[in-house]
Amino acid sequence: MALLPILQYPDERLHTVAKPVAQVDDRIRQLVQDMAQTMYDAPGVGLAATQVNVHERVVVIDVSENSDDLLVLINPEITWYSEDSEVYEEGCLSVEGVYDKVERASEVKVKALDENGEQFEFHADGLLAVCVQHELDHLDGKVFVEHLSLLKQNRILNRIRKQQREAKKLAAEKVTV
Ligand code: GNR
Ligand code: NI
Repeated sequence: MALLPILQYPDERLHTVAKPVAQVDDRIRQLVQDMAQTMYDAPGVGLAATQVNVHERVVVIDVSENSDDLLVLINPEITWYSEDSEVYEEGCLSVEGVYDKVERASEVKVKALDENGEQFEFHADGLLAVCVQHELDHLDGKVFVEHLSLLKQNRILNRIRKQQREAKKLAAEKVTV
């Protein structure tokens, strides 16, 4: 088991399109375990392999109240989107401190492989539907802030750059004192 570092926006590696998993083997099962531990530790309700700099189509999700219902999605595909959409205030472990409204399909049907390589399908609504769409976006190299207006994206980028400048300044002061 290992905690994996999470890439932070605007790291360009978050824009990598992940490749399908060719074989669900022990290497993938180890990745799933490490991703689950990283997600629970954060804590978050989902994590895509892209966020830990592994560009293969693996996602872990747990939207249960007691964080005891892990959902493992390998090579997930959304096979149906409801016409109805819903707005949800989203956050992301790769964009710390940013929360904003994103409109997505309110229900989806998903097809995926589990950690034994068995195909399964399910229907999702509520937070699970939001989370599945958010995580599949990550696998396609898309971060939720890219659903926001360019004005908002620029404000977020400027805020992050300012924070990085200040952190750098503080670190430099510590060294010289
Ligand atoms: O922990 C998370 N919470 C969350 C809240 C609203 C909509 C989406 C999410 S996913 C996020 C974890 C994450 O960044 N997954 O990629
Ligand atoms: Ni995210």
